[in-house]
Amino acid sequence: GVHERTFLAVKPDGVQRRLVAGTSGARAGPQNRSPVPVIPQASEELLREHYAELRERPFYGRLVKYMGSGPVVAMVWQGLDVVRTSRALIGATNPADALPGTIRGDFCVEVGKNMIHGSDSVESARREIALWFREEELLCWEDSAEHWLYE
Ligand code: YYY
Ligand code: MG
Repeated sequence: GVHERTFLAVKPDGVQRRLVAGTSGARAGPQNRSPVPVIPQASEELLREHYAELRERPFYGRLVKYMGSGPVVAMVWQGLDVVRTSRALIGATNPADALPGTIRGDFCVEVGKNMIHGSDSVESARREIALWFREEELLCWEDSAEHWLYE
């Protein structure tokens, strides 16, 4: 629905490459509901928990190390069907398969440096938002463009 929420994070490579603005502010649609806190060096514990589902995979250690290699910009977006639409905007996990026009398709080359995270379901979004934010940190603000985006 319109009030659906998702968790997005620009990964350390996206922050270092100054690509944060292009992934959030400039694009229409889902509203960014967090005050865009930069989390300097997310703790290894947080990152291990965030990717807990993947802990048996061979790339898990490398993934956790990459995610902790610099600041990430963690965000909550809210809007119509936002989990699905933001995943579409992000593109396929492997940038080699990501279409032009998607963030990974336009900006990334390899799966191990794919720049941005987005929750894959409403249920994972709920889990990830709770892991990264306290409820009172989520700023609910009126987007002045909302009137022109929603019927
Ligand atoms: O949700 P998404 O980020 O698109 O992919 P996941 O299957 O959840 O994997 C999380 C993360 O793990 C992915 O963004 C990059 C990394 N990864 C990897 O380094 N190598 C793989 N073969 C698969 C995933
Ligand atoms: Mg995933």
